Amino acid sequence: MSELNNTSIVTELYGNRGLCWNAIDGFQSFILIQKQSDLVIGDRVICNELISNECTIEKILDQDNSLKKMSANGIVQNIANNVTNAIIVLSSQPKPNFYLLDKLILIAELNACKINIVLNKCDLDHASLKRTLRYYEDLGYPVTIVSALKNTSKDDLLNILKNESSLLLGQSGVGKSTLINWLLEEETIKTNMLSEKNKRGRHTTTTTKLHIMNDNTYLFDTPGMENPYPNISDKRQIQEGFREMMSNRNQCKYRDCMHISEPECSVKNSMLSSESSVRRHSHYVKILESIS
Ligand SMILES: Nc1nc2c(ncn2[C@@H]2O[C@H](COP(=O)(O)OP(=O)(O)O)[C@@H](O)[C@H]2O)c(=O)[nH]1
Ligand SMILES: [Mg+2]
Ligand SMILES: [Zn+2]
Repeated sequence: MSELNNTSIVTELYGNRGLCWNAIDGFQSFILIQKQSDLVIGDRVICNELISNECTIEKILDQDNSLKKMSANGIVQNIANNVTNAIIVLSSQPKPNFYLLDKLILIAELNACKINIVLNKCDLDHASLKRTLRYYEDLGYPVTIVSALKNTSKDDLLNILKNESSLLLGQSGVGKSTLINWLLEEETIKTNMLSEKNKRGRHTTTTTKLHIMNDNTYLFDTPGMENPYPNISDKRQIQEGFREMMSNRNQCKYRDCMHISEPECSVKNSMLSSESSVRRHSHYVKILESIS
């Protein structure tokens, strides 16, 4: 019997069983004894002593943030905790959905994540998309251009993942699964070990997993993160997803201006200057209306 005193990170969950990991003990199987149904991939936990090779979770540490998703029947589910880096993936095919991009930026901002935009499929014509994304670069969201299929600029992508817990977001078909497989090519030993340990739970493609890329670099593998849920309690929070609105939002005529169509709204006026900002403003209004 050995005592595990280190903080571990939950990497897999299958019903009342799962795996957690820390740099000293490596992977440990755990079993949930009392009801801990709120446990989520990415949670930091303190484990108890091993009983026949399995440990129990003694304590779930407070999480920094929590990404949520709305299921088909309208129930909000917690998908991943402690994400530090939101990787928003776009490609020229399928046709980019800029409303989704702006909504994902808002969700990432509300979760205080770093935000990186990845333009995948650079083997296809991407000149127009690259031009449009320049507006986002100017807002401070770096754009990394890669091709998972043609193995282009993998080091650039590895660089933005370094020492972060990253989660790939974006519309269906942009290449999120392909990117994850590409990134984990060198990690086959670790992933094999995981599936070896978990023969009893065979949901590999339908549940969230956390891949350990190295001691401080983690990659969430979450199917169906096409449409996460913005957890907004106050409509004013929507402005947090629109950095360009922040600088002059105190210069509007009305102090409680929502920057929709009020007279002498300096925020809206400042966003009339380019096609990109006009579109971003319309997305702001659309999100506002969807929340009301
Ligand atoms: N041309 C091209 N196709 C790619 C690239 N990466 C992924 N794809 C293709 O895009 C399609 C959707 O990829 P997938 O990873 O399933 O997208 P997901 O829905 O975001 O997980 C697949 O047919 C991939 O082969 C790329 O870099 N270039
Ligand atoms: Mg996929
Ligand atoms: Zn205003």
